[in-house]
Amino acid sequence: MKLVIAIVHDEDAHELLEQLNINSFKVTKLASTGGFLKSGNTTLLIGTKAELVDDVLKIVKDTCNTRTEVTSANTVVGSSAGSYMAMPLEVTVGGATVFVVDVENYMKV
Ligand code: 2BA
Repeated sequence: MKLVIAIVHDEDAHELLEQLNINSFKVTKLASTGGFLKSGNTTLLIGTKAELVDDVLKIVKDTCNTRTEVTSANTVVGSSAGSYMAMPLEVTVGGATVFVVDVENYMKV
């Protein structure tokens, strides 16, 4: 048994849930926040048999898009320490950040 943890863009989450449901995967959806952009994203927990992990990964890959986002993170400017100014910073987000972890035990009690 494996647990696939997929962090995806909010805009991809609905379609990804649909595709996982159509393919009979069990999913839990969590509202999450990215530590860098500090904006909302979606984390999906998908418990499945080890031999089906590749199927899950294919669905995630096929559904989640790469996007460019701009943040006004505090960026150091000037030569003196402590000089900060809000500067737009462009980052590429996604398609998806995925962790696959072993499940020691899975039960419903
Ligand atoms: P955020 O932390 O909001 O990061 C959004 C995007 O900002 C990242 O996209 C990456 O392109 C950039 N970024 C993140 N940290 C950075 C840094 N210290 N310096 C410069 N750029 C940085 P993704 O890599 O696609 O990540 C999307 C979201 O997935 C992240 O949102 C975070 O919620 C999660 N994530 C990514 N890697 C993770 C990890 N190793 N552990 C836990 N969560 C992770």
